[in-house]
Amino acid sequence: MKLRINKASPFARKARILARETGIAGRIEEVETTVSPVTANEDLARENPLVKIPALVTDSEELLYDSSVICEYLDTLHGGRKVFPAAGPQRFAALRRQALTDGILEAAVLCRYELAVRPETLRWKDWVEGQKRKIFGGLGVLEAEADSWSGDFDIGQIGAACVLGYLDFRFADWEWRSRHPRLTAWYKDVSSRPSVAATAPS
Ligand SMILES: N[C@@H](CCC(=O)N[C@@H](CS)C(=O)NCC(=O)O)C(=O)O
Repeated sequence: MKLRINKASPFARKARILARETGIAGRIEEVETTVSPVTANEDLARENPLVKIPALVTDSEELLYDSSVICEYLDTLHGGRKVFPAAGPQRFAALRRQALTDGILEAAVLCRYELAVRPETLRWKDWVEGQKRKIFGGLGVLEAEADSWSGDFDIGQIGAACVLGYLDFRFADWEWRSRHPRLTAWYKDVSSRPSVAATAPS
């Protein structure tokens, strides 16, 4: 299988963590791919017309995107503990948390493009502030529930680790820890997992 990734990408990191957690990383060739919303990439566009990473080419040459679909597919390829709980309230809590953390990441990646890619004269401060409200609103929900999270590192928790790692990597000056003591403690703990340590953004 070929997984298009970038070591800075928090969405690709979801799949990279899941592969390491479930023991299938050796079956995946990670292909470093540079992406930018303003640069064409015909190779990637053939695999994902949205020209985003991650994108997966399976062993049977199927093309899969986006990160949530890729993660759910990879989770079918092993016989161990499932990262996507099979059924019931646990499944929907994990899926809802994945939706929340994906939404936070979408807002954070858009802020990154606005602040690093868009020409300075065209930047829109209020728009960035609007995205930040979504990010910190989402963090508030994660903070409120973090104490009740099970020890299972499910897809929602993987998403949360990718969010916090990305904020440290791109927006350290936003100091998310100052208002989120439970998430701070949880993230300190989870950062020592080999899957999380091996995929730290760079
Ligand atoms: N919803 C997508 C988002 C993926 C995404 O935005 N990836 C970024 C890199 S972190 C990207 O490829 N950006 C290029 C672009 O927006 O054109 C997913 O879950 O995979």
